[in-house]
Amino acid sequence: MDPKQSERRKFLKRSVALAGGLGLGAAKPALGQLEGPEAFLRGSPEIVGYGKRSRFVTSERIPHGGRASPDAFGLDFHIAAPLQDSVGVITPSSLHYMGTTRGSFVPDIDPDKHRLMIHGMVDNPIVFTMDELKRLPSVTRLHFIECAGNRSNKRHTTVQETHGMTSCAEWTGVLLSTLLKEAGVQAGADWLVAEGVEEVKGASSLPMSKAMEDCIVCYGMNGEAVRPQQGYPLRLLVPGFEGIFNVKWLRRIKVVDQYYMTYNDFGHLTQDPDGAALGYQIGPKSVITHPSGGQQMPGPGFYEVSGLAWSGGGAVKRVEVTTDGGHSWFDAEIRGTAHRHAHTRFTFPWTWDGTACELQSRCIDELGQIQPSRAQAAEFWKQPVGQPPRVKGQDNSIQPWRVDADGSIHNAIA
Ligand SMILES: Nc1nc2c(c(=O)[nH]1)N[C@H]1C(S)=C(S)[C@@H](COP(=O)(O)O)O[C@H]1N2
Ligand SMILES: [Mo]
Repeated sequence: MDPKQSERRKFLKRSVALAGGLGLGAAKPALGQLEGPEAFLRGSPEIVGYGKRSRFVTSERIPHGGRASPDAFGLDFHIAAPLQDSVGVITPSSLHYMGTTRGSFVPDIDPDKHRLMIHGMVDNPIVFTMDELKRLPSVTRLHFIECAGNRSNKRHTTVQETHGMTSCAEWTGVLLSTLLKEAGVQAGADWLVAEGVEEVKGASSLPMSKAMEDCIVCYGMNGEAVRPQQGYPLRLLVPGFEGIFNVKWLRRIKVVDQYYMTYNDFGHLTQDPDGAALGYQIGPKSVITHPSGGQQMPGPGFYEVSGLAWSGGGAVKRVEVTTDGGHSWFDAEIRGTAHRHAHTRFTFPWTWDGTACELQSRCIDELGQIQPSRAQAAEFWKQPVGQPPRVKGQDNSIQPWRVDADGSIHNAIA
């Protein structure tokens, strides 16, 4: 056995001893007596064609915020991703959270008939077919999307409930700047309005500076076509901005000289093109996904604390973890590369001594912005003093998880 392997064995043995079991040691049959599989999937439709996951993997999306989905009218509404079960940074397309469809069903679009029009204050208005868009130079980037309504409250029990309205995927498409340069943006055109196909349009006003910086007109998601609920065949990706800007089923971009109040912009009132970018940006945020609310630790011993961090301000620079409710903070390990405007996985090795404690994480982004406590966020949103902190606006506050002596984990928001 090579020395590395034997080191690893020793480590596992030690941790099992510490953990008093972890399921690895205790009631396992001796080597050579391992149980075989229940059955084989050979030749089954689960394996051939479009592959399915194991029937033993049951993680699913859930309706978010108390409204059933689909509702009485058959409409799909706010569906949250099971982030507590996530590993790595990519949310599988089938588990990506889903924002509101603006009063209609998910459109079923034939890509051969779909068009994207760019017009307004441009020298050459253009209408693109999907095939034409796919001939242009493309980019592939990892980006998160988060609904501005993704906020935690004390009634939530799991990460899915507290943070499930964000997801991260690998997006492929053409930079919006490529299309806008092709169309020739005229002087004084500081804004654009992007529109989806629904009857209420799902439109958003976007500052031209952001459009030219890093927005992507996407046809690809996680290595295949964008899913219908994510905007098939075409969606706009506005990295780091609130979810509502990421217009799905994109069919029209009108270049304009001012902010226009659209259905989606209702309540987003920063109309100054210079100030807007900051106002629309998701703040630095993080959450521990394991161990987290609703989960049960089998006993004292070693655990790898693991979570996700992200920021509309760019890349995650650092993540800190506390296991004593914020008295002492330690640097977590950033796993892999921290991409700009992407979920970033962090881990922290922890040995639980079996006493009650509190786990928290906080994110520091490349701009030096620090994720606020709940009290700080409530103060920012002008919560009256003397009341328990409630975050009225965008909520990027620190999520506390309370560990009880029996190993059960609970949302610790007061
Ligand atoms: N055309 C259209 N685009 C839309 C919406 C919509 O209702 N219609 N909802 C927005 C909202 S509120 C959010 S949070 C994101 C959600 O993106 P997702 O469903 O891919 O997660 O899409 C945005 N884009
Ligand atoms: Mo949203």
